[in-house]
Amino acid sequence: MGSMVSPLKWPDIIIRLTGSSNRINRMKISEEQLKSHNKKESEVHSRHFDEIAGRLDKNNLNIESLIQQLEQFQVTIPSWALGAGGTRFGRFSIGGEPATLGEKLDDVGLIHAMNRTSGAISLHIPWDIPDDMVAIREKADELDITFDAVNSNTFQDQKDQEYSYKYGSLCHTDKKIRVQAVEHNVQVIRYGEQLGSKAITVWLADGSNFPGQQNFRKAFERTRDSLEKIYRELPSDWKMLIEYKPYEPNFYSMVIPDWGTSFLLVSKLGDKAETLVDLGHHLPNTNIEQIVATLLLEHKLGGFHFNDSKYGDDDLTTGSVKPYQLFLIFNELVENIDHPDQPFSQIAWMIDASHNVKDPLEDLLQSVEAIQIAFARALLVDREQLEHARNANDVSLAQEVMQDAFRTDVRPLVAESRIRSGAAAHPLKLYRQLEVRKNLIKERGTETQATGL
Ligand code: PSV
Ligand code: MN
Repeated sequence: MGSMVSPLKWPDIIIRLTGSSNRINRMKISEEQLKSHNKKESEVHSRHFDEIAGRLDKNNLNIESLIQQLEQFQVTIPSWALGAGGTRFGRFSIGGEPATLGEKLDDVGLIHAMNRTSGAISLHIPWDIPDDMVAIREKADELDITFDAVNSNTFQDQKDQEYSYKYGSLCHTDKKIRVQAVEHNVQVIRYGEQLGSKAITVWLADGSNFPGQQNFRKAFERTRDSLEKIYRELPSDWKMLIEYKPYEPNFYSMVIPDWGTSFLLVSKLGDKAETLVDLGHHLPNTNIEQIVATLLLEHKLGGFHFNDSKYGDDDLTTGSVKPYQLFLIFNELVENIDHPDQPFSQIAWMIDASHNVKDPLEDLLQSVEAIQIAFARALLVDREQLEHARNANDVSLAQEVMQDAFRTDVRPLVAESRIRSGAAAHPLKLYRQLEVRKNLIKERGTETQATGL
């Protein structure tokens, strides 16, 4: 049933190529607006913050260092999730959606201005090919945005493409098609280099729909060979992140269905290759935090695509369905936070979502906050006591330690970190107060459609 609820990730998208990204009335959030919002919130915020700070202080927790860690933490916004997604049953326009890469940057700029935690964008090529590289870089600088991993796309056929990916790309039985797919990935790296990216994410839709259709071993070998060719083209300071997915769009088998297969490939490829964990790319009830722990142990955790799901790759708001799972994932990450061989700061923290009924910008603000909350809660875990409980096989105590952190309302800490970084105490509240969507609709119109999910 997964396919019935999974969002259609690449609907028949009409790319609106026209439209200036530098319109005169471009929606912007000023410092004055942020200051006045924070002033209005300050009394209630201070009360909540002092209460939690006082309580944590009694537990000898270093609140200053916790807030600093939150301030430094950044979560990348996917360029393909700034408009309404849709399912194969239809799509409902939100209005005011970005039509160009410039407008997508503007939207990330709005999010970042409100939370100061989303200072990077992840681009999907060819959806986001910059027509004017210099102008795009300048705009990104102006908005204080950097370019995180670039994504290749060999799951769709493009208009002027010579060969079809209907039966696969890097795994294809036909060498010509594999060469074309490799060349596309190399081109994506070249675009990324010009933008200042440091990683390419490869997600393959390759697989089969029916038993017998594909020779598993040969498909794997062909994929590995193609990936090796791409890997050889990586600049020395780049990473290749390999994403896995159990099903969809192929429903019988995927060439890289799980973390084990991704891990096998990245291990064969070399030090610059790492696994990317998309939270929605697991069969129901998979223990994702354990996968994260194992990848960390092997120094092969390259990054995340955060989202949430009930059944399949639902791409819902992060933390909306399984917040405890998100916390448990961060618990593993925090436990490893000072590991020199797998620096926390080198992990790519990215969102991958699709919005069917919600304003994408509101959804992304909520996702980022949920991730910050999970991180803050994981920082609260009393590690010494947890280790003691584990070693003593005190099962109840171990559970208590974890749940004590999870049940703490850390929102004032997250808000404090935002205020200190010049962001809004309550980004979503400010977004609504300023009627951002209404303004974007005025600017860009109601019948809009962005590239992507
Ligand atoms: C595939 O489901 C995926 O998670 C990959 O990351 C793609 O790049 C992205 O969604 C957009 O289609
Ligand atoms: Mn993904």
